[in-house]
Amino acid sequence: MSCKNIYITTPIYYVNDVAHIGHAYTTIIADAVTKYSKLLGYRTFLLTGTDEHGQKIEQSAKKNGKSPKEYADEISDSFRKLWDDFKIEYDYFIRTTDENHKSGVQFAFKKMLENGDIYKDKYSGNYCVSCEAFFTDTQLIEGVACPDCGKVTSVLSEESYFFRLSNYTEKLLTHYRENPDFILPHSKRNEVIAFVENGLKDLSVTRTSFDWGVKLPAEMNEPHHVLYVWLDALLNYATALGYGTDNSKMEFWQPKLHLVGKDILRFHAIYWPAFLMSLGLKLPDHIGAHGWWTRDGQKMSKSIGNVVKPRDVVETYGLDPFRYFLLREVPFGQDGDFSEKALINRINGDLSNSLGNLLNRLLGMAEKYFDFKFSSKLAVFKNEEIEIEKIISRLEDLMFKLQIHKYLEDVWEILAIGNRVIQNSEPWKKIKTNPEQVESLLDFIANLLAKVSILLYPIIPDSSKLIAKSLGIEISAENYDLLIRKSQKIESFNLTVVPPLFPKFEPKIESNNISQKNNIVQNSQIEENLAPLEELSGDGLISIDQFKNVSMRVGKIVSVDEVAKSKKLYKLRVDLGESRPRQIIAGIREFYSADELLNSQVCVVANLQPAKLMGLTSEGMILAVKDNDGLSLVRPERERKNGSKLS
Ligand code: ME8
Repeated sequence: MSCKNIYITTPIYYVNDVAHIGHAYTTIIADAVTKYSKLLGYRTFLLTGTDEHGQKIEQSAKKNGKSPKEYADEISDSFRKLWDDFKIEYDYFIRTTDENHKSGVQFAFKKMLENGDIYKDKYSGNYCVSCEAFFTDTQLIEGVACPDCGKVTSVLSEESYFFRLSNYTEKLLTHYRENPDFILPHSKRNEVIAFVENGLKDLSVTRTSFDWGVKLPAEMNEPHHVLYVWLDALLNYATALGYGTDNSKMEFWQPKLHLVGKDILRFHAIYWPAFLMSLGLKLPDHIGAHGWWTRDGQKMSKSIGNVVKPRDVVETYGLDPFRYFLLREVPFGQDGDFSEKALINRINGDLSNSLGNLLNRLLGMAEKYFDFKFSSKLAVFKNEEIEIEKIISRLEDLMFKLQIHKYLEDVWEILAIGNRVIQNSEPWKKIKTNPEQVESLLDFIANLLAKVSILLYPIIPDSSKLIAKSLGIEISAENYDLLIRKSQKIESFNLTVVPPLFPKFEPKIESNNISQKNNIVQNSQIEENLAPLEELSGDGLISIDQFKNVSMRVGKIVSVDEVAKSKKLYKLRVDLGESRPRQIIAGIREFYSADELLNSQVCVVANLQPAKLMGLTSEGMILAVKDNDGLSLVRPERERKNGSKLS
């Protein structure tokens, strides 16, 4: 196993407000990738913290009647407490007001000065306090407003030190070209390249109009200057490892991944690498820029009062479901929408039905048939095992390229294999005639869940630990190596019952404020009152949304023709209320005469891809029920308008 060091960072959060879903999203992705790296046997260092200087914080503190430091202490604590309660495994929580950070920043500034990258001049231009960013006249909206946040900018004219950013234009472009994965996802990379290709201006890196910031090194004798908050903030990634002071953790340099929101990509993908080049430090491997969260389709804002507070969501729905939702719902880099309805769909569909149910079925069968203990040497499910190995071989790349939603889709494919195999094996019938085969089924499912528990640990750590406990295994780098990398199998099991994993929630129609716990359907109630639906449930359990993907409609058969050279097929034309009747080739000739069909209504799956049968195109499928005694068509009990939907 490699002992490579992996250094992962979140942005440091401004202390002008408490945490919202965007902060939780970045932090949870970082935590997931860190946990995954640990499973792979890497030494990891996860950094998070708070960004406490600058004019914005100074103004917020004033509004709240506090000194900037008092104010920063309070909000910084609330962030730290949130991450502790969310069990984020950060190695260090940095504050930009820490003395060693400030010393490190001054050290870096001196180094840039010595390198000739810093010079003194006069700054005159537009500044957005909210974004703590400078803009040229042409960048402003209607000549006054910030192009990023829309707020009115102020004109600054002051003496300032500048960083020679313009000198780095070509070097940056070369770096982007030579390192195509430097900025993830690739769509964002193009935006950055276009921006740099337009030419970079030198960057003002000190301010004199306020003083809540890191002072310039004392020997420069510039008491009126403080450092620009973004230079101060970006350097946290280095000072957290002791850069410029004791270098105590610099063995973790260089960063594997800086996670950021798309709004701060420019600072990380342009300014930061230029600063690092100036300091002679290695550039990060990846800068991952995620998209923006909205709430119920609307931009979140304090004035509308629709900001999603991560703590409220977790109190109602649980930490693992929240983590799963954030990481599964939105492809990395794209904007996403939070709604309770979507969250509940994920919990009830993916977590409860597919994952929780598979464990329940395993536990149920293991108890009923084998008193929880089983082992098998039969290789009944070799093909499925190969299919699973193929899926697993794709996962590492997906995680490190931040395609976590795809990673999860793939893990759910593994679960679908498990559920499908139970359904097809019909263990409830076979247990009487072929118990060895049922035992091999349980062995297959338990091994599948063992792998899944390890693969899901970075995403839903608490639930994964429970699954592992139920199977009698531990989640560890060693087991990752054996079960995932080397595809070894666990030889025998002695299962333990664990509490139901994912309580279901009442489906939600509307969502306003995060509702209280009373809409939880207690799983224990379901378990007590209903016997498990072993024979019909299982593979193919789908969410209501998936069901809605199937368009089933009522239509009238307007013509019936026999298909030449076939005893079974009719060529039907069915009126679904469209511009012309559909042609449907149906294998029902043995069961219905043409007279019985003509002018009668049937139900049709209307959005299947057209298929060819005996050279004829079929544009739908007629619904029918078939058993040993024959076949009957499914028809509406009373005549309905052609084209009406089944639901
Ligand atoms: O930018 N959806 O701090 P910050 C998704 N201090 N992400 C969101 C979001 C939303 N609706 N709103 C904000 C800063 N974020 C600086 C960082 S790092 C050296 C300095 C994300 O507290 C935003 O994109 O304003 C950013 O990544 C993070 O929250 C912190 O924002």
